[in-house]
Amino acid sequence: MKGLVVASSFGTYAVSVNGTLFYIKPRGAFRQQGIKPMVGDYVEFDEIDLVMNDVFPRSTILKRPAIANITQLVLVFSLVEPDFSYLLAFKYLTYANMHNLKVSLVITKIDKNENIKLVEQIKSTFESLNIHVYFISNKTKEGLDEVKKLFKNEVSCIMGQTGVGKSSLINAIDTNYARAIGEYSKALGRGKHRTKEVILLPYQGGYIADTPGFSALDLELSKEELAVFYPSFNTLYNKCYFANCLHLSENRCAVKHYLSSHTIPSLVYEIYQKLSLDAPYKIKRY
Ligand SMILES: Nc1nc2c(ncn2[C@@H]2O[C@H](COP(=O)(O)OP(=O)(O)OP(=O)(O)O)[C@@H](O)[C@H]2O)c(=O)[nH]1
Ligand SMILES: [Mg+2]
Ligand SMILES: [Zn+2]
Repeated sequence: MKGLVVASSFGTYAVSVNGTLFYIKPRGAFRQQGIKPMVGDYVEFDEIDLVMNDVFPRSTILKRPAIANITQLVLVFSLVEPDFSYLLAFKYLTYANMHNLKVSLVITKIDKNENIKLVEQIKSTFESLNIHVYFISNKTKEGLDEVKKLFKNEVSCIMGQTGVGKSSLINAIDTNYARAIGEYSKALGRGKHRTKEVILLPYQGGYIADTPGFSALDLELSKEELAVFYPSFNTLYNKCYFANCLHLSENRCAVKHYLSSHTIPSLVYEIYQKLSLDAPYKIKRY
């Protein structure tokens, strides 16, 4: 029988076949073969023995959050608690480009916003890069109708810091779900890691993955990865004079030329410089 892994816990996999769940163990040989099933995998299993025999080839693999075969990433940030971070937003967008995934930004807690200028700046910055931003409140339900359409017929992975309202978003768009919600700790300055496991939930002809939240330092990208996959650079980096151009102080840099000749907010490049400065080299240079 063929099914979809929707959750896993301690080596048991919950496999859905048209909504019916089977709890399956992987075949012993998987370990020697180095096969590790993950949420999002399509698998072949024996419904009598409840043993998984095969994992079908994956169209995408993400390591963090660990999930296979998604069709888009939905990056969730909050305006406050925790504060919106351009650095993290550009980092996660770079990560989406590295995996060649369609990506959108959802920004929560607009009911708590007191800074209209920030909202406008976020909107215009990302729209200048053709990235759509949804501003929503899971509390007042403002903006949710648009976001619901985003999830239709897609396998979406929600990704974001802990406490931004990923699980709250799922509860808000589908009242059948009652995902456990965390709280924001003012003392810690972050959420308290409520969601512990990746889980795929059916939604409007597709699935939404709720995932454990990141903390600020969780995702490390190299200078080279940033140079190639940073938003808008990914279509330009191979036009620079130097093949390994980091778009910093190099001459004849197509990226810098493009930024100065188009109306891209200066913030886009400033954030790049900051991220690149802090990032390690992938290849050691002597
Ligand atoms: N005011 C307001 N609070 C929100 C909104 N969305 C979420 N919250 C609150 O933010 C806190 C964290 O929400 P969660 O949904 O648990 O956040 P999460 O992103 O799933 O967190 P992790 O599972 O730890 O990664 C809770 O106290 C929610 O009630 C919103 O739009 N407005
Ligand atoms: Mg959660
Ligand atoms: Zn360059």
